[in-house]
Amino acid sequence: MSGADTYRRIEFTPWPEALAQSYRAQGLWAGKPLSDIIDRHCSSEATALICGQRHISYARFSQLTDQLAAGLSASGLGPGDTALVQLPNIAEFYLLFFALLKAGIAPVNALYSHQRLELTAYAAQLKPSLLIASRGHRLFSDDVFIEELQEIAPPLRQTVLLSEQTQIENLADLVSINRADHFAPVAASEVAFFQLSGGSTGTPKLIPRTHDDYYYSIRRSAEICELSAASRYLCALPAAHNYPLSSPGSLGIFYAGGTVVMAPDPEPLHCFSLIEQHAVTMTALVPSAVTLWLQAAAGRQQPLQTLKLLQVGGASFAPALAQQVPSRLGCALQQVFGMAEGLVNYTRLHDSAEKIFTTQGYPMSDADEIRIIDPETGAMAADGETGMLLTRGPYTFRGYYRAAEHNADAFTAEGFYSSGDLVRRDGDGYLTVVGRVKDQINRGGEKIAAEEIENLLLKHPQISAAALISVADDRLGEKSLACVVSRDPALKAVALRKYLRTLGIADYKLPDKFRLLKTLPLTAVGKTDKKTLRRMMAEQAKVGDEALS
Ligand code: J2J
Repeated sequence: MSGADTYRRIEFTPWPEALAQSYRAQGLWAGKPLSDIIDRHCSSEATALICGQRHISYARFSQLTDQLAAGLSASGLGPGDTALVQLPNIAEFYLLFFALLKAGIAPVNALYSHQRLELTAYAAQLKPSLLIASRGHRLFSDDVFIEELQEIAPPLRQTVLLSEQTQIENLADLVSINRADHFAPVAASEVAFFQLSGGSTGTPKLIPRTHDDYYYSIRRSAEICELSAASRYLCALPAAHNYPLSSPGSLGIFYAGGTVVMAPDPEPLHCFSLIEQHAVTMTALVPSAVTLWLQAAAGRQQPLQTLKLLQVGGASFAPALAQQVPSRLGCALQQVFGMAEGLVNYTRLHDSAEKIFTTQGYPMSDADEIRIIDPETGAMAADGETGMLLTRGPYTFRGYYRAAEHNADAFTAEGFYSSGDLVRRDGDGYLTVVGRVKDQINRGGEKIAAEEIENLLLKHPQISAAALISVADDRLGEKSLACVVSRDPALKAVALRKYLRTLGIADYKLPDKFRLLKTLPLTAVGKTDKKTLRRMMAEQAKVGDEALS
């Protein structure tokens, strides 16, 4: 066993020592590894996880993850190593996640919608020793991309590819070790894994999360949502996303000893049948999925009887829609405003209907510090005034992984993280999200960093300037519009989309619309004036101007 002081550490920006000590003294940081979430139930035969026909008990979960971790350790991987993981919503996602944590290997869980560019960016930053992916994904149907990854990340030492047929029992064969005494998890104050930032910059950024900070956010979320062993959660959003993972998400449910039911995606009819079949009590959705659920529920004879709570978050949720949830879905609503960087706000279960329908709640912890400032002057905003949200606290990170320059902008000198959201706080401390200052499009909860797409468009030989902006959309809240300046008047949207796809970006990042402009409006310092551009595009949309087709 390697001692706590001998293993290789993964670097991250620590909290100042005095604050860390106070978080420990208050019991917020409990000094336990995330694997305790499962292992605290290791003698329970209760069902932890349902995936298709498979029911996995806590005892089996704990044992399998021990075996897998031992296998990983025996193959020479351990603390200091990182893993690039990309799996769909299947049981193996959690089994491997906990196995990696037990072995002290820090994973980054890419979304299943991510493609070559995103995975390459993560690999280039982390230099992972291990790749875990699915043969069902178009990137991994053959070995071409794996070879590419080998070149980017020379230390890639192991690859585990899951096929449709691979189930965890075979995985345990794969590592064929039955002893669990090989591994030594890292200290709880160290990095457990990396979350993904929605981002606003050219390269996707990674968020180191420690065992201590993440475990606290899960315990506190489970408490706020009043989870118990009777809670049955449908995981219909991408399992790797921070929201269904930790707010309170599947990890909150495991912590409470409840049951997680996997759904491949939020498609309402399949989800409704899983809810009925497995007596699901709660789930989490983004607003665009709620619209589909409300429509589908209208065609049903009876409500979903077991469903007690629907959480909605990830993007702005219109009060008019929020109001329809209790009557049309027959369950309570909880709004969740969170971020992979840390801070999560909840409306509370016993709040008034007005707060639940019109606000995004308030921070989960008394130790969360919030500042709302005027983006121009930096002055504190009064209650009721809109300002930029800054936050620090026991589960809000202190720096993106190896991104000193960006961190200098993203944090104040006092360590407050600037989320880029524009919010308003009412007299009771409840926050309402009213907009954002970060250059990001929130497409139904999926975040697109404008700069990332603009940089790719600028690589096109016929494009001399590009700007990605959001346009309002009834279903998704926002869609993306790419305004491009080109010498070629015959440039077609379909060709540009194809071009971006060949560069290897996730489909949700492909611009929904394109417009060809002679020039882009510029600010006094010569940057693209997106405010003016947005106004121009909104006016043109009104007169029905044709988009590039
Ligand atoms: C408006 N905007 C919201 C909301 C997030 C729980 C819930 C969501 C996320 C998440 C998460 C919003 N109304 N209710 O990690 O644990 C926008 C804000 C925020 C950004 C973060 C969680 N809830 N947003 O969505 O890292 O702009 O996390 O800063 O993907 O989503 O995005 P992300």
